[in-house]
Amino acid sequence: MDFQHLIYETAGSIAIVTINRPKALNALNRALLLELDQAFAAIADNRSIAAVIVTGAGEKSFVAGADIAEMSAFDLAEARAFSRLGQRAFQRIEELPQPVIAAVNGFALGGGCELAMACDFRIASVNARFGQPEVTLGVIPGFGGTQRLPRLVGQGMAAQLLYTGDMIGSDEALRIGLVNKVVPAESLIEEAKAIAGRIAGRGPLAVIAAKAALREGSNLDLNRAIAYEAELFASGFATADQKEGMAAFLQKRKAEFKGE
Ligand code: CO8
Repeated sequence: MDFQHLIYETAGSIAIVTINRPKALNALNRALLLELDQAFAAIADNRSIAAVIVTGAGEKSFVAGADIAEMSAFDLAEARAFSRLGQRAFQRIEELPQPVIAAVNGFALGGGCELAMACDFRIASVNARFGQPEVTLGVIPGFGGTQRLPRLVGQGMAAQLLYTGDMIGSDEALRIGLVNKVVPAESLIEEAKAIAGRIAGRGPLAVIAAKAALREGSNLDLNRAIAYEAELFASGFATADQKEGMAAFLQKRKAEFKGE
């Protein structure tokens, strides 16, 4: 796939999507958000991809937010359309059947923090910085940040970050559960690939079902959510992967999943 503002690469069954506007610290403009939406629509249809890594080009920034230069002259209708465009693109990432890992290599501010939060989980380099600085610009997050942040770090911590606009470093992000792991900058992508590789080695249909249960279940009350889990669990028994996975365990050998 060829893009102006993204780099799309694959390593075996892992896709790596790199946000690529390093001169603007990878700020998200409309064209970039449209490309991101397009890229993830294609990945959703490509079952040879088992997991995706999202990262930013350059050493300094994951994504330093929505493009302030582009946004600065928006009228109300344009602002609403931009917010909806980013929300749609990030929802597509969140709802992608395959897992998505954010490899946060520097600033993840505003729309950048929101992009990282739309991924399934985040690992960060030690120099990563997170924040929702929108109030310093006289606005609020518009790509889901007011909703995903409290779901990840709790209402009180989200309130502090949203109202002050303060940035936090990778250690604090780890402490509050915004990221799963902090690694040296030079090993970030290798670490992300290692985790993605372990995911890719599991039963692909089971991983997709686990993500569906996790994601869809969080939008349901507990009774409905566990009923949904039971349906997904049962449907696993209609797959060749279940037969292979359990036979391999009993025969003390490594399973060879086919995603069928
Ligand atoms: N938009 C556009 N350009 C940017 C952005 C951005 N978000 N961030 C950095 N840049 C540009 C700078 O303008 C600069 O360009 P130039 O070289 O042409 O002057 C270049 O990137 C390098 O940046 P700096 O020189 O500022 O680098 P520093 O190392 O001094 O500072 C910072 C790095 C701290 C990251 C600083 O650039 C900064 O504060 N950036 C803005 C961060 C921010 O406020 N982000 C939130 C934006 S709002 C948002 O994301 C809302 C999302 C939802 C919107 C939907 C509603 C419509």
